[in-house]
Amino acid sequence: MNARRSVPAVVAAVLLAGCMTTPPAGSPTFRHAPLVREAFIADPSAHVFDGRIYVYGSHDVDEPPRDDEPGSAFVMRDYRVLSMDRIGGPVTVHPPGLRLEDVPWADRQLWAPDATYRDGRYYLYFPAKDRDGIFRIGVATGDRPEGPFTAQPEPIPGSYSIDPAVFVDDDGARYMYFGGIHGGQLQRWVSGTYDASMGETDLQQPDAPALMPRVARLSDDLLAFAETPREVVLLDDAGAPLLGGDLDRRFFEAAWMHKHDGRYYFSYSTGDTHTIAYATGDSPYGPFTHRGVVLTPVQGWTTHHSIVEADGRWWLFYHDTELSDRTHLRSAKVAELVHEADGRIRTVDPFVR
Ligand code: FUB
Repeated sequence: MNARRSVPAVVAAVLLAGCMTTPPAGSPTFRHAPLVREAFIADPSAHVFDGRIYVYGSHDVDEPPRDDEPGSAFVMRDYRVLSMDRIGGPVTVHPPGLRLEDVPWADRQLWAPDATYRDGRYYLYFPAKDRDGIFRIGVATGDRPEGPFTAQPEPIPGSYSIDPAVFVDDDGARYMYFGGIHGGQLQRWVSGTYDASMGETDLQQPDAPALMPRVARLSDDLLAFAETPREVVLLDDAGAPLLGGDLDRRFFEAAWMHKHDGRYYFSYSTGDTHTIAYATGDSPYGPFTHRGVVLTPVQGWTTHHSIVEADGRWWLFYHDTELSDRTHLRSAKVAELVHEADGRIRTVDPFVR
């Protein structure tokens, strides 16, 4: 009898797991509310500075896209920081902390930023396209967490692609993780220099190791790389690099690093399969072994997140398009994140099913 009953139970479990990988049809019930409604803030990178939670995100605006570049619908022109004294408390939307016109080298597309703090200074790291249409990563500094920030005159030497995320290790060393394929241009850097002829089709190498994100330790003044960026190698359970055709697990964009119980957690978006995945390792440089899914697909094409500890609990900041139902107008949200006793992360479902 047990055997006969176990078959439908297995089938039901598989079907349920399948349902949880896509947003529900119709009018979904969202599990978490947008942090703010007066501005579209995406790609939320959260930090606790001096006891207050600050969220550094992209400021989405509704402007006609250029149609000559991938990702051109994302035309952001400034950064507006969010802050709150606790999760669930009132959220302040600060005035723009940095504007495109105040970044001497940048031409367009202020995409997903991040920030760090040391010795009374705040450092905002951000990608933007230069006048040649090449994504670079810049840094701007200020003496308040919400800005205003003053941009360095040039991008970080040797920087490229998008989505910088700065992690502070226990010894105070800071590492920048970055990169994004397709519109993020990482595929154009495989030779070590920018190659505009490398397009989307050059990513179709299903049986070869996937393009991997990058990491570099920051210099003491936090304005440059202290070393040439290295690949962050992502492995499967058997210790082999994730393959380009492994769309459910390979890196696309939105790198993030956090450390829990002495273990390094590298999390990222799988892009066209729309999950936030994670991998763990013993060093900030990796390699990292794929472990599972942090966040199942949200409403909207992009997914991007950060993970931070505040008030003794862990939080996942992410975005979706609940308020607009349009790909490029996104809202930041927050959910509690649980590390299980065995170190695995309990998957967050952004919908009530
Ligand atoms: O916000 C623009 C881009 O969309 C980000 O840089 C990516 O991570 C994706 O969220």
